[in-house]
Amino acid sequence: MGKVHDYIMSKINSGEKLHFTLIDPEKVKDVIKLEETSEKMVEAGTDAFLIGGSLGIIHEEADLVAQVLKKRGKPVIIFPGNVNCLTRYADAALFMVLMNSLESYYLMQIQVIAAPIVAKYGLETLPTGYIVIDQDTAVAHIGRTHPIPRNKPEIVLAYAMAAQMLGLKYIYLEAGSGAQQPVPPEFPQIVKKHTDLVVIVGGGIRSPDVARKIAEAGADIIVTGTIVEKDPELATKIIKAIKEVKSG
Ligand code: 1GP
Repeated sequence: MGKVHDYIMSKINSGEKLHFTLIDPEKVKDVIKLEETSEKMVEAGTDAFLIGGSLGIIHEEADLVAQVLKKRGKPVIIFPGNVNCLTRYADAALFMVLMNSLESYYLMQIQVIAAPIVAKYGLETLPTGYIVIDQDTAVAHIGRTHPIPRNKPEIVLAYAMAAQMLGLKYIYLEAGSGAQQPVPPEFPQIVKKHTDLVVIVGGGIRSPDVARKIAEAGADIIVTGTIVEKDPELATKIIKAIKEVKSG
């Protein structure tokens, strides 16, 4: 596929668990602070930066944040809430379908709108099935998602199987930024066991213990956003815990 995908796969194939640092450009008010925090995450071992958010991001903010993060020497990947998050200064974009949305906009229209822009910017695309678990989060509201029962991992697996059959390479199991509870470990576990997809898990991960459990259950990549913003020291401990887990 492309350089960023190869970088991710070479780490996963060598048994490493990955951590991605999510930065919401709308919440960045101080570039110096972003430089310091992002450097701290790189020193702790984060593998890439995601840029995205559900509301209020303007194009210039996405450009600026991508340019600052590029200096850290790790891949910068757009995690788009919408086309306003696209920036030519990133390396790649999660090219996503919000699989459990009830809106045709998120199922296929946004991809059609985005595709020519992504091509113009020359961004690598990482084809991703995106599933939002909980309801009381911004992403669930904006994406108008159909909730997934927490006690039904087999439903998540059915989505993941469909993603694989459609040719997608990544599945992102999302509790939602700032979610009360993270995704149950049974979700990455069942998906990892029965598919070849790269499993990304994020939302509501605020402790090293929780991150370790989700990585041990089968997540290949763990995303943290809120904790990086609120308590960068704790975020470094989460990264350390993830890096202590080796797969297979
Ligand atoms: C949200 O999965 C990410 O899309 C990260 O969530 O902000 O809760 O870490 P948090």
